[in-house]
Amino acid sequence: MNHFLSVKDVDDINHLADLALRYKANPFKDKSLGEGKTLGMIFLNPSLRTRISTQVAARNLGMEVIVFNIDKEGWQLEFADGVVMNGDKAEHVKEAAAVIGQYVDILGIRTFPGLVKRQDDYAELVISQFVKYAGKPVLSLESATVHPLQSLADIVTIKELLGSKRKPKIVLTWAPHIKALPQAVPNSFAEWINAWGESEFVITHPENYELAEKFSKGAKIEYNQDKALEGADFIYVKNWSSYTNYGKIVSTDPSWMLTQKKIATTNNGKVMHCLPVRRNLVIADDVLDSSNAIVIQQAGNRLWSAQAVLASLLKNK
Ligand code: AN0
Ligand code: CP
Repeated sequence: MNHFLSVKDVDDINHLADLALRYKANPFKDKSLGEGKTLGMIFLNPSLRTRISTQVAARNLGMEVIVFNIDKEGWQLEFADGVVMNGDKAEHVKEAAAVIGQYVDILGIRTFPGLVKRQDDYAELVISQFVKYAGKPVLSLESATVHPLQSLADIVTIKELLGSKRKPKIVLTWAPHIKALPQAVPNSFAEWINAWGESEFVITHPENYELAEKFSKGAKIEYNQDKALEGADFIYVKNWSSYTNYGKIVSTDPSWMLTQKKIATTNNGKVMHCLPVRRNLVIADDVLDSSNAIVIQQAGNRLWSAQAVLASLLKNK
């Protein structure tokens, strides 16, 4: 593996997920693999899980880790080409990425979309320039349009719980929120589940919350949430802002919040969310505090997923 930017960098999803589960069973089995190597992690946005799980994963492989909150502690970066830098941006990504690339062996980046210019966000203008100028393997810690480390952990969790059941029904459902959030998590989940191909996959959301077809193609789109949830084995809840009316909140309908009542028609569905989750806005307490919720186990698997990805980058295969 040269970079980890999306599912396209993965040859075999099951193989990578199985490696993650092997690390879960035996965290230090490759404790010298990353000896003498440094992981740099650059954050342009907040993070709890990604930050800590990836650091621990790197250390389990013997790596050193540097975390740089570049949004708060670095010079403000310019990403546009050919501009006169006479505003508040002191450094261009061309220099910043090339410099950091000399200090580390693998470079992780978290960068949220601006949610203003769809074309720029969907061209991945920020992370693609780090790839271009750093000259080292780049690890996405969530970019403008995808969150592959999250999606791998999601599949690891589903596989872990699946038992002997084949072809589970997986439902990705939109839920309300007060802020305009990225489409990265649902895009990526859809892309990975479609690429995995081992489920009956349904996406449900109000009108005008259609995801880009590039990610959703292969899933059944159902606008009636109750209908979508019938018989579901896994319910993946997430808010996202509109892709078609880009970056806008076009519904706040509270009836889309996941409640215990809605789980009644599912196949005792397991409830997933990438976290952080706003209780009683996105998912009700009666769900999050029930045994249907597997969000803590899911977040735990972020560690083993990151370890599997880092190991693959270190081995470059
Ligand atoms: C972010 C998002 O929706 O992409 C990060 C999730 C991992 N969530 C929020 O901003 C609340
Ligand atoms: N799920 C996730 O990526 O969480 P953080 O934003 O806290 O890293």
